[in-house]
Amino acid sequence: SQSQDLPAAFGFLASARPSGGRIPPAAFATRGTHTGVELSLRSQTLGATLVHAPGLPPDSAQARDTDTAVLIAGEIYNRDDLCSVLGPRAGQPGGDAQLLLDLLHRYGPHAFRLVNGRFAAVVSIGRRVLLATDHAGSVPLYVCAGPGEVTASTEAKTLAGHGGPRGFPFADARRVRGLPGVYQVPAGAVMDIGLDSGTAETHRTWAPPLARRIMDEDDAVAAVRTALDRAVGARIAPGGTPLVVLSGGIDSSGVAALAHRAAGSIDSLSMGTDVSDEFVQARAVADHLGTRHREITVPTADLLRQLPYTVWAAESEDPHIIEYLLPLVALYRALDGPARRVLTGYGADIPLAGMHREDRLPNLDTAVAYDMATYDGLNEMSPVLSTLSGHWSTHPYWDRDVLDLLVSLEAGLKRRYGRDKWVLRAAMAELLPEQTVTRPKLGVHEGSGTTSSFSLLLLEEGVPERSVDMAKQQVVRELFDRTVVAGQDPGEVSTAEVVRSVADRLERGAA
Ligand code: IOT
Ligand code: MG
Ligand code: MG
Repeated sequence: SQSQDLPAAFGFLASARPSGGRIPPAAFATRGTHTGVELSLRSQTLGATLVHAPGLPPDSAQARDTDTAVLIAGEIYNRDDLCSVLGPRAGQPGGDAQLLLDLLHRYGPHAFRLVNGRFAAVVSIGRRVLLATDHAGSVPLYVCAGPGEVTASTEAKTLAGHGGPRGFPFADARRVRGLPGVYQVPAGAVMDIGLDSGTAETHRTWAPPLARRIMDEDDAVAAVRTALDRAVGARIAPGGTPLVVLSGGIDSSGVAALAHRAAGSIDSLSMGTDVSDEFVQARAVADHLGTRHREITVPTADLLRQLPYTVWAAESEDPHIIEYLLPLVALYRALDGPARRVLTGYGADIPLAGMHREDRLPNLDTAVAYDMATYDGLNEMSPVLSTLSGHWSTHPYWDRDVLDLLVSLEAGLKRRYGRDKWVLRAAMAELLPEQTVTRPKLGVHEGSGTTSSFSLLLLEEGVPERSVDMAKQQVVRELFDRTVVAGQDPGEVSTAEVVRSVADRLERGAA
């Protein structure tokens, strides 16, 4: 069935206690069925609400033995590699949570150093709780802890009221503004928390490569092609038809081409607005590959009305990131019908410095180093952006192996012969139309007119041109306060009203 195509759980709110479990109720942005679990171990009890696709029991999102329990939201992509060190019965019969349990038996908390996936996990073991993120922190994970209880969730909003003055502080994790006692588990990390003391040790399980590799052109191109092909293949369920969100740029077109070869056929989907779209460019790729293609036009007024949903889903306060995510959220919310597995081209521009339109190699590598040092906590890869309407999304360019390779290539392979993202373009050249391979970069926030429409909304409320960026920051912050901190329903938060209040405040401040 369609839903076999999806991970066993999209998210969770979990509570670990020395005794007497608690299954905390939760209001997630993630849409899905809620299933309560209570796992009583020798030295503690792990209670949780799992949120998952309707009709798909979340059995393989949990695994246990007498002393250890594992919950996972999301999925693992290097199962075969892991099984090769664990033996043929690894992960049987439970799936990804069982695989993690087997891995923990072999490697202890170092287990997470081996995993390439898109997941957040909580492990109760002895009197300790391990909280783990994937290398990219692509499934956000939040924690608060007080005497005798560690609470963790894939959405910060569900921890509102759980922290407070009695919450233990965590030195290694970022606070969430407005939610006292709530912290975000860093990307590529395991927080190892003592249930009695509440003290945590944080171990990094991944770090962005700092070194750069010199490679022969042909070798680099072949390596990129092979790594990306594997990453796309690992993200396609056997027999399933993935959906690729397609702009017609090199990033998503490359994913579409590889997915089409791996799956036999794919569906593709493009969004545009009444102001702007990339329909012609996406259609050229869809026709070339022979995908089943669909276009969705979102009126700009509707697009801007989705700002509260975007902030609610991403739990991010970065106005630039919110502008990239808004058109995608609008697309996912317009995608009706059965739950889909969605592949995107998101994130390719980060290791390749595609956003920076920078042709000088020193500056290009400065951009890569900066972006690879600052992505944590932006939540731009969060699955909630699509699970808010029941769909699972995954990003092959941020596969751990692809990312390790792309980041580490010397800048001259990224910018070459006057082309940006050269190595990727060369790797995809045979699979795509020439015009796609050479097409200049256009950001989703540009192609959909999102940035300019948001600016116009502010200008029309009297915000001076020079204050537009600051006003955007304030709008996003206010939306965060309302939908994440105060728990307001995003459907009841009016973008227009928030914009007006920010504009008024700025005018009063300026007067
Ligand atoms: P862009 O690279 O244009 O788009 C990201 C992905 O969104 C595309 O690969 C595609 O899968 C999907 N998409 C874009 N436009 C459409 C469309 N019209 N219809 C359907 N799907 C579409 C911003 C950006 O340029 O997006 N994202 C950057 C990185 C952000 C910076 N982050 C950071 N520095 N931490 C990116 O690398 O994706
Ligand atoms: Mg891109
Ligand atoms: Mg683009």
